[in-house]
Amino acid sequence: MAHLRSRRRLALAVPVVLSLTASLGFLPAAASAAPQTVSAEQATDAPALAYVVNTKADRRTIASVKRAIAAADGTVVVTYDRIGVIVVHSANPDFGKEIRRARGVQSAGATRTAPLTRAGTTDEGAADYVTAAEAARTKAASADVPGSEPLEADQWDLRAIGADKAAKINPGSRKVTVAVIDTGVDDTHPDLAPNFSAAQSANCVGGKADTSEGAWRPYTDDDYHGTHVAGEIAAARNGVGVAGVAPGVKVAGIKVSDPDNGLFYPENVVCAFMFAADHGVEITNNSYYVDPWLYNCMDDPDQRAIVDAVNRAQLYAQRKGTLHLASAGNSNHDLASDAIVDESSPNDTTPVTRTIDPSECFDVPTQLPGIVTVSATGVQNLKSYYSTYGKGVVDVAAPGGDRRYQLPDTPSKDGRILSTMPNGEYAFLQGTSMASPHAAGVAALLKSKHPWASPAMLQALLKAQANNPGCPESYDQDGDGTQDATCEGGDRVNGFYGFGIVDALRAVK
Ligand SMILES: [Ca+2]
Ligand SMILES: [Ca+2]
Repeated sequence: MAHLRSRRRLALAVPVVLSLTASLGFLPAAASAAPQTVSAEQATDAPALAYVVNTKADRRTIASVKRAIAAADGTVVVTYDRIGVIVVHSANPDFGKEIRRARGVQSAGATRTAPLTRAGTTDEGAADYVTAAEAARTKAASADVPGSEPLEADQWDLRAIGADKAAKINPGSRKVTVAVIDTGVDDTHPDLAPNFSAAQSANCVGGKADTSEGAWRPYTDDDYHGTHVAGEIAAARNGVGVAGVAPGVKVAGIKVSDPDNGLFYPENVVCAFMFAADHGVEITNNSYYVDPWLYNCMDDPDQRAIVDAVNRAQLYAQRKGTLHLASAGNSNHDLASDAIVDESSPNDTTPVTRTIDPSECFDVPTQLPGIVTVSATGVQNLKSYYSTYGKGVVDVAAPGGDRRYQLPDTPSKDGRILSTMPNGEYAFLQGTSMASPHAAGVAALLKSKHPWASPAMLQALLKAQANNPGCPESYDQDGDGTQDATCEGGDRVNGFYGFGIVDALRAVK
């Protein structure tokens, strides 16, 4: 609330600020110190909004843009000079408009509409923790299969992609690290500690990497998402709990979720891609979309700047050899259609209903170039009811679970994915958030086998080895007589599965 109050007071000072910054590109830096009241407020109050300002990546341009930022009452938080992205805080309500007029600025905009409360629940639903009684029952069933982990009988997802068999041939290399860009990772979990890479982990909240001990851990137990994802990729085969798809590789945590509202703001994600690239991470997993817009439209200056900034960072990482995998989304949207109704954006203030064209409005990062987009399947190898899809958009599919229509014959009969949670716990979750890490695990196995493969080659291998179930004849999961989604394409590539469901066993053979 302090933020809102400071904004309102500042609004009164706007005419003064405007007159000073009308030709801000030509003003000397000293001009920014002029309105004393504004400076004093900025010194004592937290800035109202965060912005990304994107420029040509040369020193002279960046220096002149920084002067313009100061003149428009912006404070530079961090500069990524190699990609020309500057993260700025400003309480000036016209900062975006003013900085876009400055010479050398290619795009610029607010990365949020306002800080507010914790984001609502998603289609993933609540986590169901495994109780002691359930664990005992699953352990008894797992004991029938020699060499399996105690809770592995409930891990139908590993068997669906041959990850149980793959682990016996090659569990993956210690030289490969998958960074989980997410809500943080609890590396003290007994199933994660053996494979955790602290040197490649950080807290990127705010846009600047903090590598102090434990900075990568979740703020609270509610921020369990990243810990679950990490276990799906690389939980150890150590006689404890569960196993990940690639139990021999390393996993890192790069925290990007806001402590106040749980949102994944763009500057945090820019920081995460830059950090991963500069710390030798081979693969990143991105089970989220950058908040506050589910789809970022290029005709909106703020949303365009978000796409630009995050894309620069992810491309930088690709050039340094990092492959990115991202979840397709949980809205059962067809990203190959020409109109989608988005009722959830912006999710940090009051969402408005808008109809968007997914060829001009992008789910970031999943729709950015070179990123592997992953849809979700259930135990029947059929698209999960919630999974977003789209021909030419989805690259591969992987188990993300389906608790409604695809139930496994496991001890818990739970159609979701079992994995690690903070404080040494385990729980079932579903979502394309769970699908992407399965594909990331298989990509890590491929990277272990082909250490010199570029991101593009790894993506090609992942697709070539995937198994495509083809479009189903009918997809009326709720049985009401109407199709719940339309799968376009053939047996080689289609909208539900892309090139197919990833195959861990083939990756190690
Ligand atoms: Ca284990
Ligand atoms: Ca139906």
